[in-house]
Amino acid sequence: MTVAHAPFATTEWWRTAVIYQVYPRSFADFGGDGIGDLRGITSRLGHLAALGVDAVWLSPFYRSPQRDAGYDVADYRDVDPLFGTLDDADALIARAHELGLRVLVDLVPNHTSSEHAWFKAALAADPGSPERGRYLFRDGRGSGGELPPNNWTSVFGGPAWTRVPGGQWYLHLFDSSQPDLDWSNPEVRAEIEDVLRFWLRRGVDGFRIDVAHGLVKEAGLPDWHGTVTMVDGSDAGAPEDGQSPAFGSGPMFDQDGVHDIYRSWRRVLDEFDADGEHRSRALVAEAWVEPLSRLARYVRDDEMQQAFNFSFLTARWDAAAYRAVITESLEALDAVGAPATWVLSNHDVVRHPSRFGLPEPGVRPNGIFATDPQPDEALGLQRARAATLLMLALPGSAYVYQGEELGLPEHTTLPDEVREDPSYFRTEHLEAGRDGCRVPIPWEAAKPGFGFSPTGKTWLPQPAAWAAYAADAQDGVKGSTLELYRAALRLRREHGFGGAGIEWVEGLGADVVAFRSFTEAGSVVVVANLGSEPVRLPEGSLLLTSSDEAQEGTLPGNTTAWLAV
Ligand code: TEU
Repeated sequence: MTVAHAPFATTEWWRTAVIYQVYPRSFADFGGDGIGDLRGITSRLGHLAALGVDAVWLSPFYRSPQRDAGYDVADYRDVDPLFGTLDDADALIARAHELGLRVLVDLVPNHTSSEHAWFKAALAADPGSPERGRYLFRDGRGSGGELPPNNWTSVFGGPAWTRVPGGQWYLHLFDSSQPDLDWSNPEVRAEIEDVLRFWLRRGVDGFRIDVAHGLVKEAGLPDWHGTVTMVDGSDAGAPEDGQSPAFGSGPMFDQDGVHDIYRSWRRVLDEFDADGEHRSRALVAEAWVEPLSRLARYVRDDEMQQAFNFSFLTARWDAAAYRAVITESLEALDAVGAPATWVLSNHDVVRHPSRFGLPEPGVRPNGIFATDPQPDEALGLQRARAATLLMLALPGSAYVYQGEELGLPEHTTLPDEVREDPSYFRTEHLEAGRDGCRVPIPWEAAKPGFGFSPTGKTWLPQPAAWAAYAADAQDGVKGSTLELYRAALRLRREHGFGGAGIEWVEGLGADVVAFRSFTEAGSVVVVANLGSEPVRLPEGSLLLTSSDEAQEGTLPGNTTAWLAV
């Protein structure tokens, strides 16, 4: 079976781009306070150019009290002093462009911080006022309004409503410091469109849209008996009917009204595209929505360019699961003319080497405690490398989360007293939360803090064993994960991967995912062995690269090879 994409116009760089996610707190610290900053990022952009990625996406660096690591924005048009200044942002964008890297910034439109001027004004104003009308304030239930307006819970745990002095309640799908905006209010829409223009004028190439499926809520905010959770990525939408839960169901997610918003943003981006024909600026949806045919609605021709493929991220380590999610992704995205995307890790999930090293490989707990069963680090890394080589050969665009090019595992033994993620606190410590994937990056093995900051300070402690993962310990070392990524990205570019389709290769066994990936130069056969037993490679094949050493003619378990056949 062939799953084909039409050849794409090359000016639409986002159709085949490899996009590297920088999490500013933890990438590189220039100032020495132990928290990463914009000048630190700029100083390390050479690493990304040498790696061979096409673009960087920066998680939020805006003014924020940092109650959710910057996803609680107090001023969308300024840089938090923790990270630097607007001049530093301009310098970062300019340097990235000099190096040929596009820059995407994160937009958080579902909610502001409770420190945002609008929310402070709303608290100071009366019920029914225009100030309150920018958020979702409601009267409570019960005789004295002492019960929340509905039964929704926060994604981070606990109720989704907080009561304010005077008696009304406000909705927050996340932390109580992140009040949800009311997107039926034209003032909200105008303001965020202006924020888009503010950053487009500064030269950014696009935006990653936080919680893109959440902006519009079902009218009347009806009760709902599912739960939203970060535990395993599912919303447990309909537990009683025996159906497997889908992400993004429920009255707070994936309402039809969100698409009007993205159509109007598309028009804003088009104002900045000089030739008017090829779209060089991109919108990327962070939408935990299933099935993929629903997700594809976010990337219709007049909406966004890309949506993260969380169905791929959450697939278990199982060949049938991978074949199914790849087929479904290509079909669903091709139906709307959008590129598929592929992602294995980000700042919200346990890093994939650790997920693949769990007894049930690929499950997605919300963090791992020191007292939990620990992942098998070596096996997990071997599978992670195999998954990466599989991902980078698929048609479309791929995401790399900072540190995965070093093979970094999750920090699974963080002391509880250093945790900062609100989901750890709001679940009353039931879930470890996301700090373990946010630990500062090890750059130089011999330096304090592994070279993350000039003082050796790091806002979260790094495991001592990370010396072996440091970038300088892997640089130029044959077989290192860093060199594997560099080689794969170089070959991807040389062969012109990403723009065409695939054809499944059958007959290599139930544990194998094998396909011919069509490239500008011809085609490459990709064989991923997800089982533990070696498999025979097709006759006469020439090894281009592999995720672990492959002997002549056979491919060991948990290994992927790219072959010229
Ligand atoms: O995460 C969004 C998020 O957690 C949800 O999409 C959720 O997992 C899903 O709806 C459950 O079904 C983004 C950011 O990536 C994260 O870091 C922030 O904490 C969060 O939004 C709030 O801004």
